[in-house]
Amino acid sequence: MTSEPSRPSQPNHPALSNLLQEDRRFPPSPEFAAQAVATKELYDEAARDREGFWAKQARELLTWSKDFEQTLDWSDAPFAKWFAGGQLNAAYNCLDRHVEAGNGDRVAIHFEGEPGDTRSYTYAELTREVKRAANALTELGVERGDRVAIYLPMIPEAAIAMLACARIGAPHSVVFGGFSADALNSRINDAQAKVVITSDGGYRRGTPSALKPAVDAAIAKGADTVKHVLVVRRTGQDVDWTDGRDMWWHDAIEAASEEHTAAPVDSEHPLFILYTSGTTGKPKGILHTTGGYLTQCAYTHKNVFDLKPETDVYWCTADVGWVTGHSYAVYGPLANGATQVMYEGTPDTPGRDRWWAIVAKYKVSILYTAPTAIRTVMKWGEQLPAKHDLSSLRLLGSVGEPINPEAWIWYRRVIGGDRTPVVDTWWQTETGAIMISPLPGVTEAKPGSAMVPLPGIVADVYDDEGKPVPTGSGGYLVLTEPWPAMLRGIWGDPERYKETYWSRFEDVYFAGDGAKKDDDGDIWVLGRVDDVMNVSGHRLSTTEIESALVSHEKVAEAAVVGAADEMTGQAVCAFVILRGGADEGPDIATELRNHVAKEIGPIAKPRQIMIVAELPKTRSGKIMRRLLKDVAENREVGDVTTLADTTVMRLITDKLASQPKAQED
Ligand code: 7RM
Repeated sequence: MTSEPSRPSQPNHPALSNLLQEDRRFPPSPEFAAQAVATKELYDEAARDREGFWAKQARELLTWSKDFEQTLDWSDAPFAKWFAGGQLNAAYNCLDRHVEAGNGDRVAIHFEGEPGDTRSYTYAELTREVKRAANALTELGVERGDRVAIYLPMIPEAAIAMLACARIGAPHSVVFGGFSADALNSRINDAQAKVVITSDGGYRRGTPSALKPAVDAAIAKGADTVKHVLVVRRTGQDVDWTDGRDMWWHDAIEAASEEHTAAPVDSEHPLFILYTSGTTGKPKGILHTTGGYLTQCAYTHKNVFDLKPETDVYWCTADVGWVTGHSYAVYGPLANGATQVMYEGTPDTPGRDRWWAIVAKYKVSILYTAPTAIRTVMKWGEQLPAKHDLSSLRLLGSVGEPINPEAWIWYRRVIGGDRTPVVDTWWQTETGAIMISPLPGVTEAKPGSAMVPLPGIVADVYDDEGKPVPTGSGGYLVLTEPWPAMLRGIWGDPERYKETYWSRFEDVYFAGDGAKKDDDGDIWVLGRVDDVMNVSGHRLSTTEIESALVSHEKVAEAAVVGAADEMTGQAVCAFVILRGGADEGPDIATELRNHVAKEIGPIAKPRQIMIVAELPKTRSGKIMRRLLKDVAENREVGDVTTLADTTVMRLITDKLASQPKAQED
């Protein structure tokens, strides 16, 4: 089920097709520039001595138990060692040191539950909770190097659990709460997790939604390494209980001492594993380590968001199940001693103005969210944000997918009151932290462009032959120098790491994104050039969904494409051949969609399932997804001359013309 590579020159979002005509410019206002954290000297400084620049950031932004000896060891490339010889503890850097510096009374997290319950933790309180959780994990037998899986809703315990792991040097593996029991099972087994931390459930769209049953099912499918399950009580739902294995979080915490000294670990000690979709079926466990990751999280969070920790209230809307939640809802803001908001639920509960009510209530000054959310609130209309006082906002950020210029402009005008800078930040699970972004107060922004690599980062756009493209042209986005927060590999699979990222072009990192350099040399990221789809800013693999579909008894073959979608960027469209004799029936599409939800999770459910008799294939048997994409996007079908059977596409389009319109949720 391989496919031809798609052309990087084809923008994958309809609104991006006119991007080269975009000529609106947003220079920093003099008032903002005068107060800005970042300065243009950062670029010069980093260009003069890149490693020296990073060494300075590492020493200024973090507290090391033992100073490092070497900034970068690249002798075993592409396996990097940053700040070798140094020792530190990530949780100490996010907690204790702020208390020691006299900021213990500053609020670290304002939590807002979906039903309206609230809790605030000062740095002193959060430190105490994390110390107890660290002791509780130790009591359960978790030792340095052991892996802990975390499967929680967006509640403070998620951050507490992550930091407790960091505190004892046990790498965490957070699994998004929207993933199914099957997906959780494979992640637990790949990482060989010893403990799973979960909750009875969480609140979504006004109702409690259960989580613990998925953990029980995941372990029942076989997960021998799991010795204990810690369960946070959030909703009060009934849960099945396995004596000896399961334990309430609050019981464990209450029994634990609040004295705990964070253990310094080597700079290269694994901090976490986070699974992400790649081009092949099995998700990759992206490995991040401590010193370099935390340095770049703190540096980018401070400079890209213009953070003034004494006065700002920062809110990143991402769930901790994604990398944005790791770097910008936990490690970056806490390392910098920021005050942040954490919200559990959906933006439309109880009303479609919930986010704006939260901004007004906590006087949020920095907001970081995804284009899909911006397009959604745009659709809901300007009157809703207008009902609330959003004047506290002074900076807006975007991440996860290309932002179309109209959404960018709307975001700045309606949410930012025509005054805030907007930073469009490009990065990936693999890069660990922001890589390409304007610097607020410094860079003149263009709506739709992530602009330029941050000081200390070197990126380029290459053509097929691995040569930098001239300005005004498109190609593949690459990173030509190692960076501190770079992934250190794929858990348990060093070969796959080299093969996936370092083999497309010699000695440079291949990001998997198509990009353009405009006439000024600024970068426009256009979207994936591999079999990875981006649905609402979530990465999904076409092959993974195809595997899920063919695991259904009625399916013979399946091909999945990401079709442009106005709201979600891309949407999953599946073309399915049923097994001979299988009864199509009126509900087959629903049945298959639910099957995908069970195998992977509701986020992977195809928007459309089209039952076909044939799939378009080349003579060597490769599915031509390009042609299926044409169908899914209601375009005239492109060049079919390389098909083994050129009549296939006609069969498909005729069949679909006679089928009822695809179901949607
Ligand atoms: C942070 C995150 C990574 C993929 C990446 C891109 C896309 C992310 C932008 C973007 C255009 C952006 N990690 N992407 N940010 N595309 N402009 N500002 O999203 O690993 O889940 O996804 O997301 O395709 O390769 S991720």
